[in-house]
Amino acid sequence: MSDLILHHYPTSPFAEKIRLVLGHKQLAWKSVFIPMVMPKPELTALTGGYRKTPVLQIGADVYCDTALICDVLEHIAPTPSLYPAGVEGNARIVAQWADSALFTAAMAYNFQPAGVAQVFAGAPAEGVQAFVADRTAMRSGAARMSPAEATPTYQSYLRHLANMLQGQDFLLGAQASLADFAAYHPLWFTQERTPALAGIFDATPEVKSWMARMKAIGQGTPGKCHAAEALQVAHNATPAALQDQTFQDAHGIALGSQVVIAADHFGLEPTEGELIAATRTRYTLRRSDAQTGTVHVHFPRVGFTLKKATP
Ligand SMILES: N[C@@H](CCC(=O)N[C@@H](CS)C(=O)NCC(=O)O)C(=O)O
Repeated sequence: MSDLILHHYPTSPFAEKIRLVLGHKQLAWKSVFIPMVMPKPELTALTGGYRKTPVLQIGADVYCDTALICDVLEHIAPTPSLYPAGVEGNARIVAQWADSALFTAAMAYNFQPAGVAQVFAGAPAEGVQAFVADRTAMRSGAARMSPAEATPTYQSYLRHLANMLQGQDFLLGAQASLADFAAYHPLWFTQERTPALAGIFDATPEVKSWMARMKAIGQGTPGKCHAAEALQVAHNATPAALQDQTFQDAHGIALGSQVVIAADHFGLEPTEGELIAATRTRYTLRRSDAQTGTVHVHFPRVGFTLKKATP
């Protein structure tokens, strides 16, 4: 199998989720740093438009969204499982809550003025302005939670997590599951990037000890890789044969159609290509780019919209 190449940047919480999953599964991987804001020319050459962080590349296959990336890593390295027997459904549901409700409240809390001052300490004013403008555009008009709403919400969520950790080391039992990796990454940002705000954990010592256990998992074995090298890897490779070919048509769009896939909120940059698979859980597009040759770009169904491309 080709190398696992993670396109990410150090301060991305969703990337931290995947870095720790790579650590949990003790995988070796290549690390490509991408810009935090648009433009991201090398990344979008691979994805065809999708710009969120992180993206996993394996040869000429490009996997978007951490829910899908977790499934791909589980397939490659089934043990230790992200979905321990008996808690698979719970793990996915808790992860979805954590990646949405918990992440939203935690990041709104983290980006109150004291957190912003730490995150951007030493950064040039233009960089800060570019970041704010980029994320405002990504929200496409959706309001951000105020610290007055975010703080008590985050506190409640931390108490829920503390309750789940009563008498067990991880959220759903004795072993870590997808739920832990999803719940950890927004808290990691508070702890590591905005430590001035980390006093919020003092009321929930169970959460603090669990965070120490999560951190100890580590990040596997990363090796440096340049973006240009990653593009060359895609160019030299042929996309892997599709594992599941079962076509599930929910849109009245035939395989072979030219389509557009985009996230259903926050960061709607679309990817256009030929729909070559639409299984129960994912879509695959075939597309070509001078820098990458032909690649397969994969998306989960949940959280994404599929439409026919307008000719
Ligand atoms: N549902 C996505 C969310 C990813 C996400 O929102 N990532 C943030 C960074 S933590 C992002 O893309 N921010 C804008 C950017 O990096 O360009 C996933 O699970 O991968």
